[in-house]
Amino acid sequence: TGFAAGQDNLAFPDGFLLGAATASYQIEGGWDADGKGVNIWDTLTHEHPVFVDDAYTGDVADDSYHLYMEDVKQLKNMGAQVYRFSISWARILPEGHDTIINTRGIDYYNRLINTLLDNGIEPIVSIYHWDLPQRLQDLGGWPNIVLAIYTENYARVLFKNFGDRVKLWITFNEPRIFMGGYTSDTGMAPSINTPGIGDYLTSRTVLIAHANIYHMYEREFKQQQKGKIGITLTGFWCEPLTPDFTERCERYQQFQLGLYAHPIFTGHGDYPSVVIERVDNNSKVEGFTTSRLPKLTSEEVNYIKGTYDFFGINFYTAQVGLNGVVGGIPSRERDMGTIVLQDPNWPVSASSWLRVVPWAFRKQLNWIAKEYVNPPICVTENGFSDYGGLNDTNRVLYYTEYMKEMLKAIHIDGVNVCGYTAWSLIDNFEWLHGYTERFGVYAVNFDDPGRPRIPKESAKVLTEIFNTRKIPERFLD
Ligand code: PNW
Repeated sequence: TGFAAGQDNLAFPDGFLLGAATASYQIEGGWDADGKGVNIWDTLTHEHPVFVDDAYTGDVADDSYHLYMEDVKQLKNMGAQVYRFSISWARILPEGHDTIINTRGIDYYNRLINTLLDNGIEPIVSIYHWDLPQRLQDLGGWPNIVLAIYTENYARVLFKNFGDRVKLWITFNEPRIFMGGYTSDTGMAPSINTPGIGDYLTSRTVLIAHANIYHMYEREFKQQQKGKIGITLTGFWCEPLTPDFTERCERYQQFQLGLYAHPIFTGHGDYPSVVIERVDNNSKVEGFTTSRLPKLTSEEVNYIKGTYDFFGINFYTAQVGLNGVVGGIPSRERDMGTIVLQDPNWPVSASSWLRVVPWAFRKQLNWIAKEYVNPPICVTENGFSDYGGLNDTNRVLYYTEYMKEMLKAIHIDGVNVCGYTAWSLIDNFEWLHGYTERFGVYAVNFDDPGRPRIPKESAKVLTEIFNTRKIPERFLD
C-alpha cells in the first residue's frame, strides 16, 4: 500500500485540527426552553410521530441545552482541539426573522463558546444544520428564494454576537440531504412532496444564501474578526462496477457533490453542464415548458463563484455505479440516470445506507482535490453507527481504517486536508431513526434523566490518537 510502519505517514501534520461534531436539534433538547421558537423538526416529530422510528422526538435529546458543560468536559478529556456544533436558528430568532432576538438563546451559545475557549477548544460553528424555523417553512421554506435574504440576516446576528470568538464558520450542512425534505411527504422535515422541483429550487436558494453570507461577512466583519467561511457538502464515493461505467459515476458525482460544489469551487462556476443538460432535456420530454432547474443568471454565477475559504466534506461510505435510469417522473434520481448499489461484501452498520469502505475515502478526497484545484478540505463528519454499547470494536476499526486512508491522501497524494471532526461526540437523535442508530463515541442512556456521557472503546482510541497525533501502531495493516 506504500504505507510502511514507523513512517511519518501515520502522523497528523502540524496544524491539522482534530475534534468531534454534533448538531443542535440532535443533541440540545430544550425544544421550548427560554423563548425558543418552533422549527421544522419540532413540527415533524410532534405532528407526524410515525415518520420517526419508535416515534421519538428531540424534545430532550442529550439535554445539551442544560448539560453543555458535560460535552465540553468530554471534549477536554479526549484532547480535542476543535468542537463542531450548530446553532438553532429558532433559539436565536424564534420567528425566523431578526425582528425578535431571543437574548436567552444568545446567552446559551455564549456560555458554550466561552466554556470551550476556557478549555482551549476552538469552536467550529455550523450556521444551519437542518432546523429551519417553522415560520419560514410557512412561507414555503427553502424553495422560496426570499430565504436567501433571511438567512443572511440570521447569519449577521451570529457574526455580531459570536464572531469576536468564533473564527471558523460553516454556512450549510449537507444541502444535498436536507433538500430531500422537499421530495417526499413522509421523509425528512418538512416532508413536502415536490421531487425534481422543490429540491432544485432549494439548491438555488442555498447557493445564493451561502454567497450572501460570504459577501456580507467580507463587507461587514472579516477585516475585524478575521474568520473563515466554508460550506459542508456530502456525497457517497461512486465506484464504477467496471471501467465501462466510469462516466456514469462521474455524472453521479456531479449530481451529488457538483450541484453545490461546481458553482462555488470551480473557476467556471454555475451548475455542472451535465446537470443543466439532463434536467433541461428531461423537463422537455416530460412536457414542462420551462426547465425544472432554476437557472443562475451570469451575475449570480459570478456572485457565487469563489465564495469559500475551505471545502467541508462529510464522508461516510461508497456505492457501486452502473448504467441505467431509475426514479419517479420527475425526480433528481431520474435526471441523474445512474444506478447505484452497495457491495454485499462491504461490512454493514446500523444505518441501511452506511457500509464500511475505507479506501473510498482516499479516492473521494483525491477527486475533490483534482476537480476543484486543491482547496483546503476540512473533514467535518466521518463516523459509524451501531445499536449501542461500550465495546464498539467495529467503530474503532472504522475510525482507524478511514483515518489511515485520509493520511495516505495527505502524505502520499498531497491532498490539502486541514482538519477532522468525528461524528459524533455523543449518541444523539438520528433524524428519522430517532435513537435506534447510535453514532456517538460517548454513550448516552436516553432513559436516564441525567443523560450521563460514558466513554465507549472508540472514545478511548480517539483520545489516544488526539494526544499522540498519530494512528497507534497496533492498527497497522
Ligand atoms: C449526516 N444518507 O447526515 C448529518 O450531517 C448528521 O446530522 C447525521 O447524524 C449523520 O450524517 C449520520 O447520518 C446524513 O442517507 C444523513 O445518505 C443521511 C445520509 C447521509 C448523511
